[in-house]
Amino acid sequence: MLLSPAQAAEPVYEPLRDAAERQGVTLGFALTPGHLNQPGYREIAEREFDLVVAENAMKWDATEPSQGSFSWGQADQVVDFAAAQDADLYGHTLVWHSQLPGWAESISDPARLRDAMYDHIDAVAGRYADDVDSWDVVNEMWEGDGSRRQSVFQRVLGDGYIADALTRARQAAPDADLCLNDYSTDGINAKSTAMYNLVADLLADGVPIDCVGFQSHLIVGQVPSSYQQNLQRFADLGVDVRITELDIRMNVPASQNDLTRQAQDYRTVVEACLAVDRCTGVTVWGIDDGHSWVPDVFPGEGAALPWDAQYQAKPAYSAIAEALGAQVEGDPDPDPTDPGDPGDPGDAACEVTWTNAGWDTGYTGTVVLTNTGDAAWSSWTLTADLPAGQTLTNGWSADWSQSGATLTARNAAWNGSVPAGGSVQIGYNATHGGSSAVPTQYTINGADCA
Ligand code: 9MR
Repeated sequence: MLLSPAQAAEPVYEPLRDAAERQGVTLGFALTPGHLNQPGYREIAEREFDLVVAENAMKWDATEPSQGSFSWGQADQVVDFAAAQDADLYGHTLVWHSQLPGWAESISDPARLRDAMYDHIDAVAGRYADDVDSWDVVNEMWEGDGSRRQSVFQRVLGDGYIADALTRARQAAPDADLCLNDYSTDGINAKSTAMYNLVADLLADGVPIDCVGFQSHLIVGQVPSSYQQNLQRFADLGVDVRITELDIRMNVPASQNDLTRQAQDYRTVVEACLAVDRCTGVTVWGIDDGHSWVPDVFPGEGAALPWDAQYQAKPAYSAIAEALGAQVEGDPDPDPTDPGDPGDPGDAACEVTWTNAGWDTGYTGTVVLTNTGDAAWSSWTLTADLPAGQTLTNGWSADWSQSGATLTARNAAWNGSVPAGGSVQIGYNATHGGSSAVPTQYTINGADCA
């Protein structure tokens, strides 16, 4: 049985693409056109995304299975779907060691290989020059240690093949942005630094390069701590950055705890992109856990996408929605902090018990948050105005911060999920200038909650 989002535990938000557009970013997904005949897949594909990338249909083996003989059926379906959706379209990928047909893989003569590469770029990028907004021109050119991957292109053509491919792609598709794309370049490490240095060199040499893609095939709980900083350093070079193949895998069957941590990780990734001016958006590598490359390649792992195999929204979906500032569906009020609005996520659905135990200069605050609504929380953020003179020193069981008088506590990775009727207790220490009174106003997830 297919469960519609309305029956699912997660709230139903406005189409995520609408929220992404307000934030000035795109929200994409990798499309396999054959899956569109499954209603659950199609519904999500059509509703949520404003960017489409072909999961496999534009790769070399799909488009030019034998030399000079092209096959466009699947790729055209991707182009048509994007157009019908009024979505952006990214091309993936022109030059890659994998999914490369044997005939190309076996060319050992440099002139012949260069011709084959140019012909391929001309044909594919040329055919879709009016359709594709951005190309992954070269994909996965690095080893983990930052040395060049010994692909046939590298072995036969040498280091210059990347600049040559970019230059050729500019001629074939003058209006498309041209990107380099790789995995495990998501934090600052040897591999991403090799990419960084290459991009700097290409820019210095006047080679056309507009963007860098960070695939972000991540493991739950392991978003690199330098994720945002890494995006920012590329942006500072003068190229756009984008998250191109996001998924976050875990051991299966998935535990509730891992699904909650995964939601946190999705949130972290989306927030990092939003925090970097030149980050143009986030693309997830598929839609649902039933159609993901992960279990095939990592046996025993999976559950990496925001929807499960029954197309049920997971906490990761809500985390993306909240990070993008999406409104709950049917909510006529665009102000999520309006307590009078029955559609808001936390509205009238929470209770806070606040107890301060003080001494002459400080106090310990204990706060119990109770979900009095009908739907589980997948994450929560508490804000409160501290009485004058109170300053947070440290806290536990949440991520605590203070700005002016406003105290904010965000759930920790392990306690974001609170079922209807459930409670969570958190605490903090503060100094005070004479009064350890408790706050009189607080919000949870933007809604007043007294
Ligand atoms: O998701 C793609 C899967 O269906 C293919 O079998 C696989 C073949 O290599 O490629 C997968 O997509 C990859 C992408 O093109 C490049 N980065 C890694 C992706 C996951 O393997």
